[in-house]
Amino acid sequence: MQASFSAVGEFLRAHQSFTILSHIRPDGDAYGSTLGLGLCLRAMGKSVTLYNEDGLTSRFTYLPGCETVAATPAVAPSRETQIIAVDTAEMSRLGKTFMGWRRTPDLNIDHHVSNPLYGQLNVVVSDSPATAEVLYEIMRANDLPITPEVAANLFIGLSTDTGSFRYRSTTTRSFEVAAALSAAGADPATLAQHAYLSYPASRFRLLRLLLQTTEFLAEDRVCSCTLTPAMYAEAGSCTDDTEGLIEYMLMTESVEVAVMFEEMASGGVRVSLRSRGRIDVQKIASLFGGGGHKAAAGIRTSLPFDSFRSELLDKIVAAVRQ
Ligand SMILES: [Mn+2]
Repeated sequence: MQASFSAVGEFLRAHQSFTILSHIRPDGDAYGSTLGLGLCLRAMGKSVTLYNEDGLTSRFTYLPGCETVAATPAVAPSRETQIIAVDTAEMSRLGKTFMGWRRTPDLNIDHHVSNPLYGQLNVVVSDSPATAEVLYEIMRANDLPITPEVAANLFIGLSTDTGSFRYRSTTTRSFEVAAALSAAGADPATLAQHAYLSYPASRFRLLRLLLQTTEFLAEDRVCSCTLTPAMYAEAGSCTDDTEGLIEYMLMTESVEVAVMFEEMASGGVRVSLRSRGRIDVQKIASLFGGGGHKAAAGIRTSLPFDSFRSELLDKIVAAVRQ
């Protein structure tokens, strides 16, 4: 069952101690939501710990408060500590260490349509482009403190999950929220410098290798590319550097669906899917146990790479030709 914004406000006011977690391989919305809510609760005088499986990754060290994000510790917090999951479509995506706690989140705030409402309280707004936007609405509805640091973090969540306000999921409301966050102290130009113009050279080297693997299918309407562990080594790069690389595949006019395969060093395959808009890639991902949104979805699988790859590409080609 979904909770109202006011029920969430009551929950946040009623408790004193919180742990906020987001998904593995956190993106801008995961960090922005974790920190936005965390700093808001601290401004209310609450004690808050902020975790994810990976801890703080180097790309996000500009976010206000980021030094208080840590890798999930093996030992679960006390029973009095309320656990909040943000931006995480499935409980298992909170990470292995969290799953070892054997706790269920008390509150689950998200915007993924596939979220099965695994929390005790759930606010899943699937027509919202970012969890950060959902959090802004919750804070506004309950008159919670939106400090400049809270605003900056929520702005980054909203800006990154909307592709700088370019994706179809961006609404009139998103611009209103962005304006309100900007008025509350988020500086869009400074944040954009950090978020979009501060990549390490290793990421560019990885992109160069990735572009060499691109393949066009179905009359250039599908673009596929593959990352391997060897490429990370050659580029002097790490998995942090992959975020956003798939966007390059959608910059060609004819391409309707972009797909990036990532062979994991640990075994298994991770797939990112992007759609220009007509094709619902969440539907395709769900055929292989994946999830996400209509325009952006993902799959993780341990199926053998070659057969899985050709099966998935067949489905995508069939979808664009329909
Ligand atoms: Mn998100």
